[in-house]
Amino acid sequence: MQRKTLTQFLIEQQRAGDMTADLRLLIEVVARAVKAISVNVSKGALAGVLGEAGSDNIQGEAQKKLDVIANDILIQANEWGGHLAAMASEEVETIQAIPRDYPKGGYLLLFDPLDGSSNIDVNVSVGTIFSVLRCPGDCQTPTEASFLQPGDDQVAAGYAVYGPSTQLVLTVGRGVHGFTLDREMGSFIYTHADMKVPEHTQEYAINSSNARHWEAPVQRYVAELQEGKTGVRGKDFNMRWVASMVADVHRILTRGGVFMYPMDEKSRSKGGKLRLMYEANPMAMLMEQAGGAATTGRERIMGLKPEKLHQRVPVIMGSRNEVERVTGYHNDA
Ligand code: AHM
Ligand code: MG
Repeated sequence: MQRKTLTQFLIEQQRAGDMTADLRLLIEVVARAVKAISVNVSKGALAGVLGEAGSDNIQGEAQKKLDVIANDILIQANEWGGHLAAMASEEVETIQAIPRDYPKGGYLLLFDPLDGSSNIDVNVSVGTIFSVLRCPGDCQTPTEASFLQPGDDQVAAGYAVYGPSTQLVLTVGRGVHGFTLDREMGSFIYTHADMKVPEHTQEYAINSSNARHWEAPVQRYVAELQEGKTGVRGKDFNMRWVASMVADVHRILTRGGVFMYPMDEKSRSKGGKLRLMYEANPMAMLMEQAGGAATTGRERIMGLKPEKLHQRVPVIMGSRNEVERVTGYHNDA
């Protein structure tokens, strides 16, 4: 059987009118960068890429060497192709302009170059998340305001998970499609067609060391899950927490469940823990495209109008029935 590559898949999408040539180029370039990140991640200690970089990012978090390497790879891969008006990264405070020597295009690219970076040094899965927007108006001089569009305006979103295999999962607004990196060939192969998140689930993901800080609706919801068969839910639930959003969401996208990093007293002053524009929005688009749902507990994530590039937001996403239940508990309260 002939295996379909990412390139073939994208050309077919372009022919079907589902994406422009520039968007195809953009996704191919991101995929190429992801391969380079995958190589660095998998070499680990052999390449001297583990440990702290000795700097802080805009969030005041210590950067790992691999955070910096992954960020540089994505910026260098994307700045010269002529498909972008500007970029924005979790690791960079301001927007990343396209150098003057290169032509500009009509898209804006946002990314978290290495999500879950606390897992790097312990050899647990990490990932890359990206979101694509159109540049509004005059794309010659984009500003931070050009990026402040709701998740509903995303034209594409995706992530790569660097696990036992490297997988790229993406949407251009017509379903969710997964590709596995064939390391010998150096190409992404189309392995997961039209991914759907199961509606019902027996699994949840939350960092329960924060339980005492949660709001009452989340405490109620999780308590009911933990009561299991004898409680109101009448069935046992299982819990998994990788602490890499990409890995946790990938598991849930694959076999169902609910992922929560809800509002809590620890992160209230910052607005939540996870970042809206390059973590929550792209993952929310993938979840909705896969038939799931994504809310803050109170409203749809993708309906939010961002106020700041590095804005944070509470996140509840996954199987539709569970997300609706826990969102309902918030609205009751
Ligand atoms: P990062 O982008 O700095 O790596 O932080 C985001 C990560 C998510 O991947 C993960 O869901 C969460 O932070 C884990 O947080 P905690 O360590 O509180 O469990
Ligand atoms: Mg990160």
